[in-house]
Amino acid sequence: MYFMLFDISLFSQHADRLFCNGIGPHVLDPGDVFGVTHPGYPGPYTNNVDCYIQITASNDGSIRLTLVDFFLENRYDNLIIYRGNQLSIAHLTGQVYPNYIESSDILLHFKTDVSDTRRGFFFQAEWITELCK
Ligand SMILES: [Ca+2]
Repeated sequence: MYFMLFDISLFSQHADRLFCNGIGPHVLDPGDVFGVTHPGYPGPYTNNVDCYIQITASNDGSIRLTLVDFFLENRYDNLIIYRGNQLSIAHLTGQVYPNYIESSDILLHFKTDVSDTRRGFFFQAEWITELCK
């Protein structure tokens, strides 16, 4: 598994971030479930990707991201997950991943280098009742 420290102040430099879906943040309402994937899924991802996926929960809920599939080029292609746009929860690469992640506001930063791609990622996002404040 590959870890690196990430300067959270870097995030403020990405105020004009490019959303992976080309649209903007996803808002999850009660009962909503949808798939969160790299651009181009179910095909492999491409080189030189640098984009964000933001998911927020309405009605004081939270989001649970459950992993379905994950395979990135180890070390060179990365998925960094933030809670509330600030705190880095996880830095994922290769084939190592958490079973699930929960937060009321999740930001994923997907970045790939200039060569070699893999299968990519697929999470299921669902609205859940916030368990604790
Ligand atoms: Ca790569």
